[in-house]
Amino acid sequence: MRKEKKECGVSPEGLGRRQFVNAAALAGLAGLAGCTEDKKNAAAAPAAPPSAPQAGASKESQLSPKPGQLDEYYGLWSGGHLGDVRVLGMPSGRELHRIPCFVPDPLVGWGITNESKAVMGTKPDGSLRYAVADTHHVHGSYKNGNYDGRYAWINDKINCRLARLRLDYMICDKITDLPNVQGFHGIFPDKRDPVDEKINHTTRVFCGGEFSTPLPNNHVGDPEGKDYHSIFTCVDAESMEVRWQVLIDGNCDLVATSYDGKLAATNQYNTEMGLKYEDMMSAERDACLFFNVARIEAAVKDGKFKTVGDSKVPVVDGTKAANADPKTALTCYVSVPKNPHGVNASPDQKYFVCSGKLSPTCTVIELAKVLDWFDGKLEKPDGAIVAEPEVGLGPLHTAFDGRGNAYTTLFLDSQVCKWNIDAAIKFYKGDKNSKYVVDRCDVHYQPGHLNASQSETVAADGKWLGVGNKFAKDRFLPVGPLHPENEQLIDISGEKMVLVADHSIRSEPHDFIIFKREILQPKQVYTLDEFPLATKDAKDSGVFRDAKNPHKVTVRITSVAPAFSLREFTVKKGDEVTLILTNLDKVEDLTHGFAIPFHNIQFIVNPLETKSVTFKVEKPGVYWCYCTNFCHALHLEMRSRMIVQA
Ligand code: RUQ
Ligand code: CUA
Ligand code: CA
Repeated sequence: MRKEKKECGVSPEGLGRRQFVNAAALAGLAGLAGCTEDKKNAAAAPAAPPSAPQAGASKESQLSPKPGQLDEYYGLWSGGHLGDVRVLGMPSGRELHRIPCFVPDPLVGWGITNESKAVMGTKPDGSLRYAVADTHHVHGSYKNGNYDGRYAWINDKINCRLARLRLDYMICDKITDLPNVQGFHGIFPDKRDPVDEKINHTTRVFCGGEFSTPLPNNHVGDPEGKDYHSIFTCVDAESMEVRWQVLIDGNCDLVATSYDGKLAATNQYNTEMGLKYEDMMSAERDACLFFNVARIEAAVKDGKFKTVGDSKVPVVDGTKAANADPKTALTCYVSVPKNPHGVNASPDQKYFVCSGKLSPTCTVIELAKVLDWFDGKLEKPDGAIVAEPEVGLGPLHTAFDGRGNAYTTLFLDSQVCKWNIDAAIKFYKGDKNSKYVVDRCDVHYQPGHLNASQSETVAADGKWLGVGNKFAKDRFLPVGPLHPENEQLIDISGEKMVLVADHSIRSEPHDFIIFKREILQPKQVYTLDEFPLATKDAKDSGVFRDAKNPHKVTVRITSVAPAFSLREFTVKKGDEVTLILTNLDKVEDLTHGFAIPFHNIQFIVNPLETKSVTFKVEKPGVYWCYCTNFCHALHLEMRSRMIVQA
């Protein structure tokens, strides 16, 4: 206790500060929000870089950091059917933050405030369009083959929405609906432009539609589904508008992109176009479907597209029959054994790897050869396959260490298989002595996704491998019928994999990425200019009745610990109130909340943030609005009174 006070620059003997009984001392109370003086300084200068910890720190201390120690990596985890994105410190696995996007989050007021509702989308009556979502895949924006820390994207499989996260404030800022799609599953940002050399960063996000429907989906179509189709979508990374779509044969599952920007691909498990699972697994081989991005965009430019239903989005024809001539083809179907799941790009920029799922193999496809096919230099698309190593039962996803090794989850075997790509290629070429399986590691249990630190970037560093296990069974204290999932961590820095940690996690995270913390520089205080509605001066607070519409009232209010600018405000029964709260506290970590009893209002405002809510007041009375976020020694006293007159 004493020591902490010293660090705050307050003398432990400072009895004046400690015996805060008079009004003068009250002013000093701001200090109780925590070291205000230091924080003021910190707010003036850019946030100080976190103290560099463990260069050379032991593995143990990286896994269980000492108090005050920071992690070396960020992790972004999909929140599954909780519909959010989780931010973890890695390798400790500490959860640092959740970024709400598709579904309401009562902590921050996501889905309550007008600003979040505008991002999420509302019905004409102002209520949210959807209360559910199912996020699977989170991926970051790239520059020069590595993450650049600008954006991340995440899909909602249920309602076919793509959300963008601004990583500077770690918030969701845009959500786009994909037309003509059902079961929006895989996503991947491109890594550079296929034509313009100067564009060396992400400008597109590709999205795979997994289910097929009649198009437009406004009639029941053929009972056997003969006129059903799936669609692959390209969204503009900046505007978040849908740029174009491709009608395909078969379905889409996950998505990968090449480092040169020329190719995007999706693995297909239902080339049969089956409606029942038995039919979906009737063929021995399915496919990895490649898209020639530059050609598709040229076709769109030349007007060689249709539109579907009410949507204005150009849809080009990517079906097999329309793309038989390689010289003009927009798509290339490379066959892959039985219901593959997952397609991943190796960090050496050369290969895409599909995991076999119902085949015990992975399929390695050489990208240069796919481009050869498009140039008419390779006879058959399948000539691009350079290896089909046998890895074990139920391969689902593959990650890389940047040293030529791949790591594939084996769902049925409950294992991760480490295998060497070059050795697998040699074996496939005929050298039957080439041993490509390097190691196996049991995981607990039934792994789905896995990812290694920096895996799908040119900076893959081969240090840590996270494994998302779908079943936890006996790994944790029992908590009733719903078990947590088990996210395990494997040290992959050596030849042998070493399992080092179990982390219980709430269902159902799916995919994640792990990257060096230097890539992100999140801002910890907003600027007032970010918010058009901000009340920049507490003096501008007040109740403003609309001259033309006397039942519409705007309440402007600001917060500075431990008080709201309006200690009370009066409105009338039947009013529609828009309350705009600006937090004028500018020190880091000084967040306030605002709750209004019986009106379904609760949200928080971070330093210099502005949020607004609109609600109706129906019942005369007194309502104590109060701060919900512990901000100050007088946090409980931080209130305002909403007086509703009859
Ligand atoms: S999927 S367990 Cu939605 Cu990413 Cu493969
Ligand atoms: Cu402001 Cu608690
Ligand atoms: Ca199949």
